[in-house]
Amino acid sequence: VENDTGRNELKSRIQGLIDSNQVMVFSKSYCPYCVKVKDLFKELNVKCNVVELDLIEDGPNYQDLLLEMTGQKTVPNVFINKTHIGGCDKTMQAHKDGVLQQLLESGDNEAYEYDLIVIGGGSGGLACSKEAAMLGKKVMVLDYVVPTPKGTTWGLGGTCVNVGCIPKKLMHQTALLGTAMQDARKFGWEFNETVKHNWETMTTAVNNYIGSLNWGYRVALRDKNVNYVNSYAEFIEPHKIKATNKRKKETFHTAAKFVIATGERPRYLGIPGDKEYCITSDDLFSLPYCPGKTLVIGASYVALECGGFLAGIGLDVTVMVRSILLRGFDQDMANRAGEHMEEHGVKFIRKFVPVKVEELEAGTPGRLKVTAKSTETDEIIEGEYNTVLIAVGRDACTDKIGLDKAGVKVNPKNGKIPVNDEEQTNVPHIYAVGDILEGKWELTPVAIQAGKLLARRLYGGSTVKCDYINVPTTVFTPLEYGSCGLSEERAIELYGQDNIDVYHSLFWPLEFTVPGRDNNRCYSKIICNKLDSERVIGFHYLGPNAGEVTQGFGAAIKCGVTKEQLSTTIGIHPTCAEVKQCSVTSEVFF
Ligand code: FAD
Ligand code: NA7
Repeated sequence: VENDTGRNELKSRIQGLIDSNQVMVFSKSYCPYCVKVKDLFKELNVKCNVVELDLIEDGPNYQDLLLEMTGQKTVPNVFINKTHIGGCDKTMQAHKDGVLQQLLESGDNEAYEYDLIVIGGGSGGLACSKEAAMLGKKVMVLDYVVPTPKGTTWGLGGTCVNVGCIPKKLMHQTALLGTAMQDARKFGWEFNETVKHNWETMTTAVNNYIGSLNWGYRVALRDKNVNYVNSYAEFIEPHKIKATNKRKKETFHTAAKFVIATGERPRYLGIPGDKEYCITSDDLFSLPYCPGKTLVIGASYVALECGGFLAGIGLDVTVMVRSILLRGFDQDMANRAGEHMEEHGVKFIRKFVPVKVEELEAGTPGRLKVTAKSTETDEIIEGEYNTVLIAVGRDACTDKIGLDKAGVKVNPKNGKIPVNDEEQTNVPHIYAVGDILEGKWELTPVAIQAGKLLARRLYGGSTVKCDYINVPTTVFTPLEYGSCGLSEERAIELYGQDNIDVYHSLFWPLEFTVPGRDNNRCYSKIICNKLDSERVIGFHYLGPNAGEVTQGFGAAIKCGVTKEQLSTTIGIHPTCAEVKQCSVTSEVFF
């Protein structure tokens, strides 16, 4: 092993495998003695955890450390309830003498009900629990949706499936189809009927699809022998949780290890009328009536995406912005995405925050009066809307899950859980993945990757960690914004203005030309590190199909692509992805 840190890490991983498995066998897949030992445990009907050292990259290092820990270099190397047995002969002898049975039973008293309990059945929790079960572990996953103040609830699968990515993208698609219909006339399609949108038809179709996904997740858990329980979980001891179901019935469960994946829920403003009269994204996607004239509060990606598709289906939409758009994202790009929304009818009230919301008339939708004050002057404004959608960020669900009883530390400022680079909390047998992690991406594929890799490290002898660097992402505003790597602001902060080059280009997608819309509104740029062969450290794209385009550039950036390599990659014509970012931002010549 290269260095002391790596060595100690691997050693504690090996010790972890020995400690957390009743039977642990370090083996080689082709070794006949190993097969014999594995067959013995099969015969005894005892679950045995095997790491095949010839099939993992780190195999030789495992072997070196096992030699150091046990004085034995050969395989199989067998442990039962943390006791080192030895190789094939010793194991067979122990079986003959009855020592093996004794050792197997010795662990039973302190054995927990489950190997792993996962709290939260969203993107991260489901991925982790399924993977752990596939690696032979006894796994329980608990998922429970606390209703919104409006009473909205949903099924298994977490935020992404029920009130996040999936309904959001389908409703964004609804809006894009509206634009496509307008374009269609320019391409020769003739239709006379007045085009209008039916909210109920859309939400029914979207929610039927979500229902099929909820069902699919249940079946997948059953197939993989994960015990799914629809209850709210909270720690009462470091190895014990209380589970409370809808009917308030309580059960108690223990496990050797835990993964917390409870995600986040929308934040409210804490002003009069917010919980009574306003909705959040948790309510919007299954709202039983068309929201009508809508005020969106906040300028997070959730705010701009929802405001965007509501305007796209023809509603009167206003977005109230406290300071800037899309904090944390490249501001040049964020403003361009916002300008495009403004050009397409979304109104922006800037530098104002709401102070109260009152009901003028109940109904579906009713009428609400919003009072707001300027963040810079004493100015107070009022407005009337049918619906007020609050999208001012999300809070981690970590305050009511008994973390104090388990000794898990959270950051008191934001409720997030700090973990090491193996998703381990300060309590060694408790791990966390997904949106509740401090300083990590809040994205479904990230939660899934982290959950799956964690299970493989815990139970499959893997050493692969989740890579949180250069994660590609897309904001589905009406004109979509995809990015990977650093924003221009962050690049300047890290490398200094003089050490980066920014290449950019405005472009007009071919499909926009015939309908004659949005000329030169699409834009892309790359940020390169001059000190490192002009390696691309930031990619930004504003245009159609941003997710599809950005994914490929994400792979390129992961491989360390340089400006030169991008420039010499031949494009696919005619596409948006082929656009070459050729001019330097300081010399404008397009
Ligand atoms: P979640 O998916 O939130 O799952 C947590 C689950 O745990 C929930 O079901 C919750 O009810 C349950 N739970 C909480 N506490 C308990 C408890 N004590 N006991 C039992 N169960 C509990 N990401 C993308 O990658 N692409 C997108 O386009 C995208 N769009 C989004 C749009 C919106 C409107 C929102 C809100 C989010 C979007 N996201 C998107 C983010 C994505 O949804 C999250 O990053 C992802 O769902 C996080 O997964 P998770 O496992 O951490 O938590
Ligand atoms: P974000 O990105 O923190 O967004 C919160 C937004 O809501 C942001 O625009 C805030 O404006 C605004 N906000 C917050 N509080 C208020 C109040 N009281 N009044 C008005 N507006 C307010 O949260 P998300 O959860 O949406 O995004 C999470 C992650 O997604 C984030 O880490 C990004 O990497 C992507 P502000 O800019 O603070 O003035």
